[in-house]
Amino acid sequence: MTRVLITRPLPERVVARAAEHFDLEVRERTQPMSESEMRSALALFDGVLPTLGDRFSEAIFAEFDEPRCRILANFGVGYNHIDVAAAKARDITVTNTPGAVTDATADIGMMLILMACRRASEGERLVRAGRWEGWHPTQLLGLHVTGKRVGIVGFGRIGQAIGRRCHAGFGMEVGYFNRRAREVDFPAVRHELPDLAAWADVLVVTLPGSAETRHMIGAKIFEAMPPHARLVNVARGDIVDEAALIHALRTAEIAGAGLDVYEHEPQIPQDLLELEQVSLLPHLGTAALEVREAMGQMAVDNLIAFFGGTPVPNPV
Ligand code: 8YV
Repeated sequence: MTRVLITRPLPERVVARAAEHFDLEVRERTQPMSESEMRSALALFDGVLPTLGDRFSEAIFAEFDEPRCRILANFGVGYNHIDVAAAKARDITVTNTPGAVTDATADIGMMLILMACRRASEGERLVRAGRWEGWHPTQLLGLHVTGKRVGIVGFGRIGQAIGRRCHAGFGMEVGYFNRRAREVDFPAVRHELPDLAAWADVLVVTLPGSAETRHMIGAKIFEAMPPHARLVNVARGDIVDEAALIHALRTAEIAGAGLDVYEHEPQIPQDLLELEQVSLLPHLGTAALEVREAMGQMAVDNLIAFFGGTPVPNPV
C-alpha cells in the first residue's frame, strides 16, 4: 500500500480520509521537521504532506537521485519553503491548496487593516494594564477607515478578495500593484509600486513569498508612504524588510503596522515587540477549523489523484 506521511497533526476528518486511502503515518510534533526527518521522509514514504516551516531545500534533495517520495502535497497555498526546481529535477510533483485559504486570509487582512488604523492593540494593552482612565474625546485617535485608499501589493486571489471587501464593505478606493493588469468586478486601478505606496492610506501585502519578492517592501517604499499610512502584511514575512519597517515606525515615517507574518517566525525582533503602534498576530491567516479542514482535504485530493494516476488538481 502507498505510504504517506503527514508532517503535523491535522484536523481529525482530514486524517481519517487520508487513512482510508493510504498506509498513513502522522508526525505528532507541531514544530517544523528537522533536516534528518525530511531526508528520512523522502527515503521512506511514497508521498509527503508537508507544511509551513518544513524547509525542503536543495540541500535536502541533493542526497537523492531517485527518492522513494514522488509527491509533496503541501498544506497551504504558500510553498516558498520548498525548492520546487530541486524537487522537479528529481521528478517529485509539488502541489498546494489555493482557493481554500482565500477568504480566511482576506478576513485576517481586513482585521489587521482595522486594528492598525484604529489602534486596537494599543487600546487593548491600555485596558489590560489597568491604565485606562476612562473615555475622553481625544483619546487614542486613529485613522478613519471608511472611504480611504487601500493599496494592495500582489493582486491574486487573496489580494482581490481584500480589495472586494474594502470596496463593498468600507467604500474604499482600491489600487494595486501586480505584474499584469487584472479584470475584477469592482473598481481597482493598477499603479507602479512606489506610486501605490505614495497614494495609499493602507498598504496591504498579499504577494507570494519568493527570492524575487524578498524585501520588496523596504526603506524606499516606507519613504514613499505618507506619514499617516499603515502597512499590513498577511503574505510572507520576508517580503517586508523588518529592520527597515522598525526604522520607519520609530522615526514616524509611517504611523503603524498590522502583521500576521514575520521574517524569522516564530522569532519577532524585540524592537518590534516594543513598538506601541503595531498589531502582531501569530500567523492566524487560515486558523479556523473549517478552513484547515478544507485545506487538508485539498492536499489529500492531490495525493489521491496523483496515486490514482490522474492529473493533480493543484500542481505548482
Ligand atoms: C497557512 C498560509 O495556514 O496557506 C498559506 O500559505 O500562509 C497559511 O495561512 C500556513 O502557512 C500553512 O501553510
